[in-house]
Amino acid sequence: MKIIYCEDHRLHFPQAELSGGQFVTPFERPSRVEYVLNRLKERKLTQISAPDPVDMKPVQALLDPGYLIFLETAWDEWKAAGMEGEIIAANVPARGMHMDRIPDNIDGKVGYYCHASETAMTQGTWAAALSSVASAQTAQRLVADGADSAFALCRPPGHHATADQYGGYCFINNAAVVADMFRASGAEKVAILDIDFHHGNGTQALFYDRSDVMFASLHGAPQDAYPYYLGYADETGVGAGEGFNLNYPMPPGTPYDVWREALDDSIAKISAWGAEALVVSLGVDAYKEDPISFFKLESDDFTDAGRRIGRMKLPTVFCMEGGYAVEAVGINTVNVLEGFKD
Ligand code: SP5
Ligand code: ZN
Repeated sequence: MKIIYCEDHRLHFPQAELSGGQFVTPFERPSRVEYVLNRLKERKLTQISAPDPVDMKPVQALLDPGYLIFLETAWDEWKAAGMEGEIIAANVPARGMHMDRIPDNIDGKVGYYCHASETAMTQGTWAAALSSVASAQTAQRLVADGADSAFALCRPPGHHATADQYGGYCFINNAAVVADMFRASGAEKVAILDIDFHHGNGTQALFYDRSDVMFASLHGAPQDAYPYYLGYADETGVGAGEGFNLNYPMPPGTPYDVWREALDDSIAKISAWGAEALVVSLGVDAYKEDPISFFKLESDDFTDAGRRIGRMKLPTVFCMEGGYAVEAVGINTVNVLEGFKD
């Protein structure tokens, strides 16, 4: 399997994540990628290449133009306004306030374009986010040109980012851009399977009214897990998109046999629909030791999950999402890829 990776991810490394009322070293940190790279090398998966330059057209086609300008200019505006620290959203439009008037003040703009204040932005965030989506795009082109599969080792991750909001460590929704590119390169039906522990709220929102991209997400139930305000089972799509959004929320302590039933159900629905291409939002935070999650998957379970995904026999792009038990992130990620290839 070809692997696409760009070291520019390092440009995004905030000092701080707001967690439990304290600033801590972010869970989503550059070393996560090193663990994956080391494990790939250990397993002799060495077909690793750098991405082609980012193609902004598919990104602009999917996302809000004002949001993209915001991401590009936020750091300079923040500094110009005399802010001393990293960009953290302190004020957000809440119930009863205007949801559609964008302030001029950068502090107000940050809140408008952010849905989760745990996520800081820094000087290099925009460049890193572009390198991340560039890796996803290069993986997509490889598969569209005939490869069975490709793995984009994306960082920062993407699945929480919507058309106009960042949060959950995500800025540009890599998997969504890939799905839309599969449509443009000729696939009529594209499925996105999101196995990250957290609900892929951004991906759901981007395709909620569309019948050409099916979205399925296995995740911690919103009553108990970030992103808290989306991800219920009764969110099934709207308009033409009705029936094309599949949520599998699961409670704290969920073991693999329960999780696997949800996986099998989502796979059966994607296959029965007749998807022609598959995008996997590959988070490995469903692991039992993950520091911010509450499922109970073992490392071998990721191999089994990969095998089940592989049995769909679809052209597949994997986009790296979350996973924070850093030593195990490498093993679990590569287990999915090896299971897929068995
Ligand atoms: C891509 C991805 O996996 N994003 C996850 C974002 C999670 N944001 C909320 C984190 C809450 C962390 N709470 C820490 C409690 C530690 N005991
Ligand atoms: Zn996650």
